[in-house]
Amino acid sequence: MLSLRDHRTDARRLTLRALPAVLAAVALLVTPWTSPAASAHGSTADPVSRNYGCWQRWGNDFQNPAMEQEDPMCWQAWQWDTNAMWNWNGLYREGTGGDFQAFIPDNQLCSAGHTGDGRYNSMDNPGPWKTSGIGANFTVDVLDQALHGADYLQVYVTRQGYNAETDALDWGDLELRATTGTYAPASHYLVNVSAPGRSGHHVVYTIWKASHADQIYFFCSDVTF
Ligand SMILES: [Cu+2]
Repeated sequence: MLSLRDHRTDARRLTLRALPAVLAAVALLVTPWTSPAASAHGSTADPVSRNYGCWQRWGNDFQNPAMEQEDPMCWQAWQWDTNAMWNWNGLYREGTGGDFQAFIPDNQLCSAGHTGDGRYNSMDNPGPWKTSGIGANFTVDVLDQALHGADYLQVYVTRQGYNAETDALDWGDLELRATTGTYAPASHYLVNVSAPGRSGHHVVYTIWKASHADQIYFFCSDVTF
């Protein structure tokens, strides 16, 4: 039989042995909510982008198994890489020299050409993404948390006949509907867009050239006209 003293020693050893695992668990719990603030960038707030929308809807509830049925595209995105969700504001590509089409092949438009070591690849998958309802004339609102400014914004909209549920986005699926000039640093950049002759599920593809660096953001937003 163990004496009382032995019991205590064993308990202490067990605690020490478990400490690294406990610390790792705490770090996992804390990291998700601290990392987004550490790197402020931006995304399309309206109509909300795929990554920003999945973070808004599920960021506080990302382990809820109901997501698989209620919001399957967000579910697959969370399963692919939670860092794409915590870093919903970091979907950009650097070093293109402005020639972004050369760096972003067809079927990879929503991940900015598998940027960030493939972190955002789940954004490319076609399917029943949640959509925002819009009319033929709408306003795109880009959120700039870091006050980078904008050299320009471009807004593309998919052509009528494109099937967002089955077809990953290609450059040929898109029609350029708005190009802007520069914006001084601000929290929100608004772009008025007209995209007549469309119905059903479409994708609004917004490109934001930040002014502080060779850094271009690419956002897919699902809409219903
Ligand atoms: Cu930034």
